[in-house]
Amino acid sequence: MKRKLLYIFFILIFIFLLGGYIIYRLQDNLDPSRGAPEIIDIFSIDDPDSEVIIATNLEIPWEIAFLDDDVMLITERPGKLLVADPQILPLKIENVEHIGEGGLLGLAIHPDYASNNWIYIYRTIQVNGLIENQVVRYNFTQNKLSNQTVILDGIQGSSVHDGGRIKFGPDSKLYITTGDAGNEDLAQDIDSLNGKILRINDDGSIPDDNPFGTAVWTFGHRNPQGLAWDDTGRLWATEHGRSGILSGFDELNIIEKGKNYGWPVIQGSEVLQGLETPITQSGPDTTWAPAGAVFYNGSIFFTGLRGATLYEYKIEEDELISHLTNEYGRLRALVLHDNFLYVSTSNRDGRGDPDIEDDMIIRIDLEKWGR
Ligand SMILES: [Ca+2]
Repeated sequence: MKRKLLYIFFILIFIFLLGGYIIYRLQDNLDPSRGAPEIIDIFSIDDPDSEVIIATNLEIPWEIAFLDDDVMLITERPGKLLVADPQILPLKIENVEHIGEGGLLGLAIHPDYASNNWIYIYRTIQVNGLIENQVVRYNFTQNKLSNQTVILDGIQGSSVHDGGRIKFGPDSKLYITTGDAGNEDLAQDIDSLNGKILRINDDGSIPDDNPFGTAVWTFGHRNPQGLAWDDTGRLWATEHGRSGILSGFDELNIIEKGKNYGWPVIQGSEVLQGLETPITQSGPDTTWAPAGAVFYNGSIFFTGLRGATLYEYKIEEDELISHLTNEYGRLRALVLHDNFLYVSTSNRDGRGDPDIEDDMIIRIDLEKWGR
């Protein structure tokens, strides 16, 4: 009898400890609680600080874009388009497959939006069990999306290397970065849309002056995720180099029609006839994991995810400066609007350490930074 009681006692102790352990593990795996997305009216900011947190409680913001009337649009990777006017209205983008690095990614406003109301997104979807990326055009008026039109598809998708930046160039063509979807051979395959920078007309047709008669503009890319034009009209792109334990060799390139940017044949500062060596790169031991890019006053600014830094490459000086390192965590989107930089965190993307207010958008007053 006594032995039986002891037996039950030990079983109860065991259940108690197991329960405690399970609860502990569950809490350990939960993100800090996240409230509804909030944003402040950017025109009411009267803050002497050079950096102001203007939006909080976002979920993996991927791109930011401004309409002419200063309405801010934000894509969230799980599949929402946020309209901040300045109250936030979330619009669901249909059929988004949020898998690893894929999901609702890039966003671009047509240069003639005022007359045609066209906006563009880059999304990951699932087609017949396969993951694919595509570019979709919508009419966006009165806070509603309509006339969804897929203007480019057939970009292989994956849980990694989905590219996803889309931007209109000074030539009013839409430029699109695509990743190698984890299959490096695609980058050198001219017939594949992967591992490329693509260039299309605003209806998805192929411009007459593209180099290969396809959407391909440049090739040999691993996973480019940032595009910016400088004041002389040159296109710059950020690109992720090799990953894993050998992570490094992240790149900043000048993108020129038809050229081969080397992946996976050359890396870092290697030189080979017919291949482009980056303007600058992170070296073998440093990972920027670069994303959004903008040009401002002689510099290419670009964000770093793993680097948790806003980088500034001074073109003339050939010098790389670090800003905000580890202040806000992983940084992804970067846009310039009215001489302010807007940068988003990406601390809820599964690779970060989110604070309770993450993810956020921070506005930087470049004048107060002495730029
Ligand atoms: Ca390269």
